[in-house]
Amino acid sequence: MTRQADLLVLGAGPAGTEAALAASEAGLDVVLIDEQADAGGQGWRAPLSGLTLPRKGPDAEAGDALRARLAASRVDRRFGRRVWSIGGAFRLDAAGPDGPEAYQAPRLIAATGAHERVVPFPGWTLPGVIGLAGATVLLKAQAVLPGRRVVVAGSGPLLFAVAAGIIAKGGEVAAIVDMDNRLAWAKRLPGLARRFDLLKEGLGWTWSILGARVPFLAGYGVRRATGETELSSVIVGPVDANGAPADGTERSFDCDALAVGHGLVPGGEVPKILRADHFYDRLRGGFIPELDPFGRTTIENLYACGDGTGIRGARPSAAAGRLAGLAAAYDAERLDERTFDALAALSLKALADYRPFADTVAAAMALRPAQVAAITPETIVCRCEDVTRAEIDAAVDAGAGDINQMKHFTRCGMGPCQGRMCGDVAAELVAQRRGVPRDEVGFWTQRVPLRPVPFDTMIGTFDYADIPIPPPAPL
Ligand SMILES: Cc1cc2nc3c(=O)[nH]c(=O)nc-3n(C[C@H](O)[C@@H](O)[C@H](O)COP(=O)(O)OP(=O)(O)OC[C@H]3O[C@@H](n4cnc5c(N)ncnc54)[C@H](O)[C@@H]3O)c2cc1C
Repeated sequence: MTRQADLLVLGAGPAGTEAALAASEAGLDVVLIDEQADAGGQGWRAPLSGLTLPRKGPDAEAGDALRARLAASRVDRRFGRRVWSIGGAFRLDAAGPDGPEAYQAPRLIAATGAHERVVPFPGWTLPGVIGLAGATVLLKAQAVLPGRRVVVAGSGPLLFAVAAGIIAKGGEVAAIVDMDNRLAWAKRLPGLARRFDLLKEGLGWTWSILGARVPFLAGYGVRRATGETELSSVIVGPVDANGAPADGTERSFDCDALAVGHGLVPGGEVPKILRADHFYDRLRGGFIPELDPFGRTTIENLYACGDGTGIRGARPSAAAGRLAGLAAAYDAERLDERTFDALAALSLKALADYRPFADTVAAAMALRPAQVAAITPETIVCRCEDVTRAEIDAAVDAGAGDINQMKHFTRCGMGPCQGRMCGDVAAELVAQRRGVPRDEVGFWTQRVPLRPVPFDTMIGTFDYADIPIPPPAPL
């Protein structure tokens, strides 16, 4: 049976949950759907059920407060549901705990968050190499260390969050390898200081890292990861301000895990699949939907908010979510103009207040073209389909002008992750090889299933006895 509602919200991170709460408070019948077991999304993730974590930080507290407000609301919460198909006007199909489920509403808010970017290097497919953002999931949801001795490498603030998280849980950080040099961070201080509450959190991480006397290599990047069947060491070397390898001495660290990440990419599959207009924004992490200030896309009654519409972080995502929820309620004539304006003004101000901080953090996470240009020909770029950089270059040389043609030539992006891991870097490689702006090579044409699901979820279960066999034709 299809659950009908006034509004569907996909994604129960800070953005989607605030959107659902705002719309529900205005009187809409709202269904909030997420594949996780509880609300909070990536940044404010709830620990696994039954797990009590010894220490709480600002993210855990913000998540607990959000979950308490949600529990006290009238929002229909559908967790543990993996949405794999989206249709116009608006139908969602999900794989639920008891099998296939369908939802339908005249309005849809997409709040599907981000996924992480790892710019490939030799050895990044070895067991033991894990994404930086993925490491936060292990630490936050399961209180599990990524390894016994971990190198933490890449760019952006997640580096320090992960290193501090490992130390807090009694793990060993072999080294922190930051592509940015100290000058780059010094230049960012004015932007970060605009939100002293968030800067304080960052300073707390730095304090614990200093206390643990972790070697800190600023202006360094990973050259390669080595090991026979699993990771055994990481070799790092200097990089220039643009992320390209620079002259200087390499260093090697023995370890059993490498947590590495180079920022986040907006996960905008819903507006893409529904053919909303998009544009490329390097600062915000990639192709993002065109939105009005309240999260309305170019498709009527489709709204989008949060990191899926450009990387900003959890708190700005929450404010953007509230705006989208209010806009959906206003468009459904559940709020009058005065009330809408008054409520929206608060969230618009919050978004504006966060902007300098969010822009500074997003810049630290943005893709560095020189780092991509330095990927060696034999390095695997698409790890689902084992496609190397040399194969991508060869496809472009053979006439693949955009990312979808390159996909057809090479199978890059056709694996279970559907190009979520490799897409941003692969598109950059195509643009660089052609010598054209990034916009010109486009983005993957989004297709269902959005997530890997069992075949019988899509077609339903049946027996041979259920197959109608027509009577034989008369002889
Ligand atoms: C792996 C990862 C870890 C991160 N860790 C941190 C961190 O520790 N601290 C921090 O400040 N920021 C972290 N971030 C950044 C994060 O994106 C935050 O900025 C913030 O959580 C964004 O809020 P959001 O509501 O936009 O999206 P999210 O919090 O990402 O929420 C999106 C939600 O949509 C759900 N979803 C998406 N697609 C589907 C689907 N097809 N079916 C069902 N559900 C779906 C997801 O399960 C998720 O709960 C992380 C990002 C990633 C990708």
